[in-house]
Amino acid sequence: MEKSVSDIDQNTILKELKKRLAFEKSYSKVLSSMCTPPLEISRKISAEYAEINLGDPGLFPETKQMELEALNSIAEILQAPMGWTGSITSGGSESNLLGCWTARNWSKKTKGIKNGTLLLPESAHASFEKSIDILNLKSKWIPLTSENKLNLELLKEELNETTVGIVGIAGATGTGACDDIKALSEIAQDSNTYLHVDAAHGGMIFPYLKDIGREAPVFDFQLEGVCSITIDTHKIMGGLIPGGSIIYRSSEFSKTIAKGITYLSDSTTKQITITGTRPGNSVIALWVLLKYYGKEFMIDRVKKSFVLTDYTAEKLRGISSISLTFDPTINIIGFTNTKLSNENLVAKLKEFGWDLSIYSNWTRMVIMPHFSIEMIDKFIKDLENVLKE
Ligand code: 0PR
Repeated sequence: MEKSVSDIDQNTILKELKKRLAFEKSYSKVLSSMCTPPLEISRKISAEYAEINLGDPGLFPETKQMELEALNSIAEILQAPMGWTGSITSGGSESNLLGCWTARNWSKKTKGIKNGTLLLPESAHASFEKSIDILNLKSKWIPLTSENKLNLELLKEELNETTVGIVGIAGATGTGACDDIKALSEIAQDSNTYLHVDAAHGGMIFPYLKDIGREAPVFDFQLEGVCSITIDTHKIMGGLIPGGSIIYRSSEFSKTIAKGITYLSDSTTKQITITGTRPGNSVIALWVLLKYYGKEFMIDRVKKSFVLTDYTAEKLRGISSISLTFDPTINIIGFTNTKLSNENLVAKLKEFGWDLSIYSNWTRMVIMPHFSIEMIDKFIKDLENVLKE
């Protein structure tokens, strides 16, 4: 016979979960992830406000207002002009899909382009492959320069009256490279083409580089050709997982995908997201991060990641069988070794509990704020042992 609800012993369930998930809760040996554990306060907020659904904002007007305030802070970081619009999303993939969807619809509406082509660098994240498939777009993947940036000359050769949009990457998944968004912006403006910038990872890093005395590429709305920007909140910022955002220069763009949902409690609701139901707790936690933790908190996180990246790169350079694939420009490291295949190396390190990933033909590390000097020292020791065997 099934148990009645009152018979269910929560403590037993929680104990079982604790046992089963013990190893999944910790990032203490995760060297491959752009995610990092959220703050304690975010976890509390997550539990406290689990029932809020921003898909029906009329029921939760205060949370809707907090979403606007959080977006306003992100728009300020991105130097968006008056009249910007945007939304909190489920992460970079949704934001990129929204950017591509908007590029397609805006190009159709303003220029009559049908069955058009999206131009994007070979470094673009897999979410663009999904977007191209879902939106039935054609695509041209533009090769990269020796600095892993989109090759502008090759892009210009492909640009024509069937182009629905250009994608630039500010912080590429595999290398951290930032495309020349200034040049892309000029090309986009000159040709009246939609430009979407994927700053899912770099968007919360580049704005703080000057503060830590490093060179910072310009990738944001200061560049007038930039139409929309993806920026994730669950990456270096440490918001609840998952969480992201997209900001548009103006409603001229976002209104081409807006859908009115008249049966909701606020019948004027217009959605500019893929998802309908959206978690309010994630937005509230983000609002707290932006309002109470803010700039100094982000500078600390970025600084810590960069100091640790330099430290890790230095240690790796000290191992004779290892070569760095590129000089790290942000907190992403790629390396190859002369002893083992990337697959074998990653598998052997996994035996010691370490998680690394393989990108293209190099072993990849993402140095997030959950790293520490002790963690890196331990890792380097295990790596040296594995390579010695
Ligand atoms: N754009 C860029 C530049 C990205 O690197 C990513 C994902 C996305 C968009 C898509 O973002 P969402 O995953 O939020 O939809 N970057 C991470 C990566 O591929 C995703 C990830 C995160 C993978 C944590 C593994 C992991 O443990 O590395």
